Amino acid sequence: MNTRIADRIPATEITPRPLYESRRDFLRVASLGCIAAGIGALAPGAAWAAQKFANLAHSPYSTDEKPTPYKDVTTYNNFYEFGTDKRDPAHNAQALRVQPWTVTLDGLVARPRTLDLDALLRLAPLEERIYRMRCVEGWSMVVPWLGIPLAALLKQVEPLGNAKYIEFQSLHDTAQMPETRSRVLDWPYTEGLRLDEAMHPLSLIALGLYGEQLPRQNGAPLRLVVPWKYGFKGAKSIVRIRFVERQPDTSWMRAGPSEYGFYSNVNPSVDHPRWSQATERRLGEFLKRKTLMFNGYGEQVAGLYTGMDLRRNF
Ligand SMILES: Nc1nc2c(c(=O)[nH]1)N[C@H]1C(S)=C(S)[C@@H](COP(=O)(O)O)O[C@H]1N2
Ligand SMILES: [Mo]
Repeated sequence: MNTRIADRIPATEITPRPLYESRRDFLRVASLGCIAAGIGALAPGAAWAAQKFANLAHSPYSTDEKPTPYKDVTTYNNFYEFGTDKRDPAHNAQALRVQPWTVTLDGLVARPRTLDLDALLRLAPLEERIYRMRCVEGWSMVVPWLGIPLAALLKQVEPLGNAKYIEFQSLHDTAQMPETRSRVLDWPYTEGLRLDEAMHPLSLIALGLYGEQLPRQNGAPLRLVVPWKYGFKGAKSIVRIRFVERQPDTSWMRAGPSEYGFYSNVNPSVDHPRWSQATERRLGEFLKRKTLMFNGYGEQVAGLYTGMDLRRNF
């Protein structure tokens, strides 16, 4: 990947962002994948930086709600490795080295692999997915992610029959993340999904947003996005994906087992012990909205939980 170009150009100069904000139908699917697959002459990284969005098509998974302004998406963040204030990550994450980067897939798989970003970009066409996002703290956003289906990545390693869950680990490097000397969470930041949740077509590995490489504060170079779950499931800056037999503990479950469950599906009728989850504040809006079951993705995902007591499995 052409890391130097990407790193030298400030994020604000890479992308025609106003196009999103004035004409959000502009991009539906950013088919960089055809270039990444070698059809074009450019290397994937170069293609990315050059903004070659060709063959745009409608993604059936995108909401047509208005995306939250770029400024809010990139300055109001949770990334505790860089501080616990919402404004900390945009400031403190800028020194994070995102290239070279690899992600290792191992555990109960036939073919463990370590992939770099080039290899990731070759797995599937990069798509734009405009998703509603809901944080457990009660705010929400609409984010135009760029990414590949998580399933495309997981299939690479041929999960074994006894692999039932997946554990995601974020980078933990105290030199780059001095805030992790404080034990506010159990590092590395760890999250998990059931294998069928992970294979669901809505589950995304995001590599970008608003048409550009993922800003560091949003989890560069790759992070998980699961739009029907609370935002904390979306582990940032992932270095390892492990296939396991038993439900893994997560950093948030360890921090507060009565407050943060494994499933963490957005559910307006199951309150957090310390606050209601019935409503949310969309960033940039004044009036509160009603929170939707599964964050509005129930039609697609409710079947994953048939017969489960979602009050117990919160
Ligand atoms: N590694 C890591 N990933 C993380 C977090 C974190 O603190 N560390 N915070 C989570 C929480 S609580 C939320 S709401 C989302 C926020 O993502 P955003 O800043 O891109 O909106 O990231 C999630 N992923
Ligand atoms: Mo969150």
